[in-house]
Amino acid sequence: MARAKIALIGSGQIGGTLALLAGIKELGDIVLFDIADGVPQGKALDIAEAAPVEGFDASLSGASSYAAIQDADVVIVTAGVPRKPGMSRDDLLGINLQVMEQVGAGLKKYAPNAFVICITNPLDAMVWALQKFSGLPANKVVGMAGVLDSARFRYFLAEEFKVSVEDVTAFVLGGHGDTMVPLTRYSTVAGIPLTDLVKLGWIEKDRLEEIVQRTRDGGAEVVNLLKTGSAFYAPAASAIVMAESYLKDKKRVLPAAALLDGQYGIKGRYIGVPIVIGANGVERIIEIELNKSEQAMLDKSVASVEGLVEACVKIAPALGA
Ligand code: A3D
Repeated sequence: MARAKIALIGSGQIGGTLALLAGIKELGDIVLFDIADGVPQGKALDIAEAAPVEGFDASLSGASSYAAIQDADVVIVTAGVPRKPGMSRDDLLGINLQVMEQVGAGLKKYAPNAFVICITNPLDAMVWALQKFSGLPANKVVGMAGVLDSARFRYFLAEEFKVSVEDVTAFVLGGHGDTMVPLTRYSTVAGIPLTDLVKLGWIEKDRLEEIVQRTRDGGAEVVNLLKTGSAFYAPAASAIVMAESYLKDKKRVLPAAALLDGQYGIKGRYIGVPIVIGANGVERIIEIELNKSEQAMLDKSVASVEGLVEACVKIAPALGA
């Protein structure tokens, strides 16, 4: 059987890491694309030269023309600019929206059947614009944010409780970052909800709140340390899990930005919710009942995404149609 084809639009920090992980996991042949001539070619060659050492078989190539992504099965989009210290994700909107228009046109022409994972920030607005620009069906275009946000939450909790990261599950909803909604009653250690662990005396409520806040600020914490860009290892690992679930029809239940059609009272917007990813792309959007404070947090998150979408429509009125 022919190998799957994975196209990476953007070959920067995340793009390069995606290529390495996709290679090591033997998910398929990999095409790196970027406007910076030489970068995708150089990274492809470098990773191909790691293949004999790591023992994986994959063809890797770099390109500066969209024709190279022809008939890709999975496309992961990181093209654009990342944050620098002091910048919010929203500061990236104007530049990255133009990039999404170009990427959307490339997808429409060369990879209309692909499963597309957008990572470019501000995530919830960019994935919405990318789906519109590309015209691809909504079940084939998703945004990566929730897997990363919940991974950060899981890591901090595992450190706090001195337990394996594998035994901590986390449930997050909403937009990426500052307004994400971590649901503590659905986040667990080996199935025991965090709210019960508070009652059992594992952790004080205030300490748990601090960890939730650190999770919300998780991206900025890395940006402030790196100074020259934003996180890339964990974001890449998070998108790879989503790609793998699609390619292997694993039907993983993962938090991701999906186009909602009335779920959680939201229509026509991409918001982070738990979804099932299988061979048909987004196979299910999982809706749970929220209590008052959870609903209030989600409403705030949705309002901030709405503001970004409106800003996109101002710049590119065709998106509003
Ligand atoms: P970076 O290392 O700068 O890579 C971006 C690449 O995009 C560069 O190589 C650019 O040359 C390339 N590029 C710019 N414009 C175009 C274009 N028009 N067409 C094709 N390629 C282009 O950034 P990065 O890899 O660190 O981050 C990429 C994006 O991911 C940024 O927008 C980040 O803000 C975002 N990001 C999102 C998350 C989420 O959880 C959603 C996490 C971390 C980063």
